[in-house]
Amino acid sequence: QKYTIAVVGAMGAVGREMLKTLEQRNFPVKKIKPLDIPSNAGKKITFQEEPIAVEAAVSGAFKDVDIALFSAGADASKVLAPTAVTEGAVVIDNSSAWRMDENVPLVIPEVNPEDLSWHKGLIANPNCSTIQMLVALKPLHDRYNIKRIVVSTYQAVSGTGQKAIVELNQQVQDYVTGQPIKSNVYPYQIAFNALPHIDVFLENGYSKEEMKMVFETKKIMDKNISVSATTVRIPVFRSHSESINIETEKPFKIDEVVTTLNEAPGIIVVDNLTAANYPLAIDAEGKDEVFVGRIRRDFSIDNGLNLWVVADNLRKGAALNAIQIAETLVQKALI
Ligand code: 11C
Repeated sequence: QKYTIAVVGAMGAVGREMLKTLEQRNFPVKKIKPLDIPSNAGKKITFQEEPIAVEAAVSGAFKDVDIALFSAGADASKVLAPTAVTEGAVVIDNSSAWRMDENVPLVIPEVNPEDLSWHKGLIANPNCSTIQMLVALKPLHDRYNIKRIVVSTYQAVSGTGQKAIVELNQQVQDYVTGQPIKSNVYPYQIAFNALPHIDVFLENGYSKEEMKMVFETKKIMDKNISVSATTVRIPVFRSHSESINIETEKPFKIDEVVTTLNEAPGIIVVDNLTAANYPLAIDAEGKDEVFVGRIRRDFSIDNGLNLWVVADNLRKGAALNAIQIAETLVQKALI
């Protein structure tokens, strides 16, 4: 069986990656329907070497669609995702709009594929920084029971979207040629800087990105895990890096931790200090796996562990995870 797939936000950074990932994984596509804001209608994207005209993402556009992959921002998803479901599509939404809705499963296929069984037409794709953290931590949680997570992120500008990729590029060029630096996307210069500010700040003093990591971890993996997050934007184009500290209930041996990670789905351990071998953002770009290294005991507490976790935020953090959800729906006959 083949499926008609709509990609909503087809001209954006994640939308483009969704189209590429569908091609690369040979998803059984009958027809691709690229949708975007009405001003982009008529522009062309390429799928399997064929140019396809973008159409406006409006109600009525989903009547012939089996699966709609949404990555057009939370405001668009709030309005259009229910419309798409009513018109007969199963929606996999990459925005934050529906993630915490109790009627919407929030799924990482390596972590909680069983939650797909209760979907009602709308499935949410978690935040990129949550996805890579939980792919790495799930096998450790299963074996040692994680009680607490302290995470600091080093996030690429592509998480903000295509406009931020352009801004970093421009700022680097202006910096090296001695031109004045203009910041439109971020409140401060991002080139050669680090901004401890991702998404809006909330009344509790955390940013929304930080609280997403707290709430999404509880919904996806275990409501009893405590999470403390600090999220930071750095001048990297692609791949988020995370310094993760965990405290487990059960004791562990480091060599067992390495074996457990090596055997888990979707993880590659890169950890050879003699060869200065550890996960790097530039190496993770374009890759499907989550890379884990700097695996070492935290000697400041009983049962503490430190990890460095890197993954391509546009791929496993967004497009790939959404398409793996679609693949799992097909495999389990849930569509
Ligand atoms: C970033 N994590 O890197 C964000 C992007 O809730 O889907 C994704 C925001 C979200 O800026």
